[in-house]
Amino acid sequence: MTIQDTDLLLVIDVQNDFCPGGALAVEDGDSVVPVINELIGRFKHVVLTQDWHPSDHSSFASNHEGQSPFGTIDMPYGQQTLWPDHCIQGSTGAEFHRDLITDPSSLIIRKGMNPAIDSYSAFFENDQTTSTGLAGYLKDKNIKRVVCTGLAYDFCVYFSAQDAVKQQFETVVVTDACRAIDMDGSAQSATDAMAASGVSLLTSSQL
Ligand code: VGL
Ligand code: ZN
Repeated sequence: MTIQDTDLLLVIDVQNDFCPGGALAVEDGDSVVPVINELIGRFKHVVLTQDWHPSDHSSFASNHEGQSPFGTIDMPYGQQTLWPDHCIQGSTGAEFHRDLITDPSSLIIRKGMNPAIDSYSAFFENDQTTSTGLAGYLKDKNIKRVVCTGLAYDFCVYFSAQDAVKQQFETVVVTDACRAIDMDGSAQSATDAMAASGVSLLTSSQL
């Protein structure tokens, strides 16, 4: 594909807690940073997201008696995976990776702030109803295509890409600019679901 002025580079959750040494470390997570930095220099529009939880967030296993990280619970909006405490507002773990180039971004979407609802997607919380406002912002900017990168491939990148399709954006995921948590085959399921919904899976060398 050729990068155009109507393309958005969406950089999802490249935060310390998802990098090696972090609270919810994704294997090799920090290796996406140079790939994303190179892309940031080539896009006119860049938006970053930041997972940004209060400490009483309901996605934290620690807030549920007798539950452990990576288990699941039933929430009013459906099943929810439980996580170690991560990306707590204002913490070092919630900061962007120190090498990520953040200056060219016009907007930082913070998500997961409501203690009662998790938010994987940059567009909608996990109830699939509460909007972050991103779709409206992008439509106002005449964005036609959303190019997704970041962490984690099988959760926040995957949910963001699926919502981008639902919001009528042409949608690309740059596979070498992402890394997966990969629990119970979640990376393969995400790939299959995205391919089925029309997301283009490309490598950065194809951009
Ligand atoms: C994420 C799990 C919990 C992500 C965020 O960024 O993929 N995953 N919170
Ligand atoms: Zn989170």
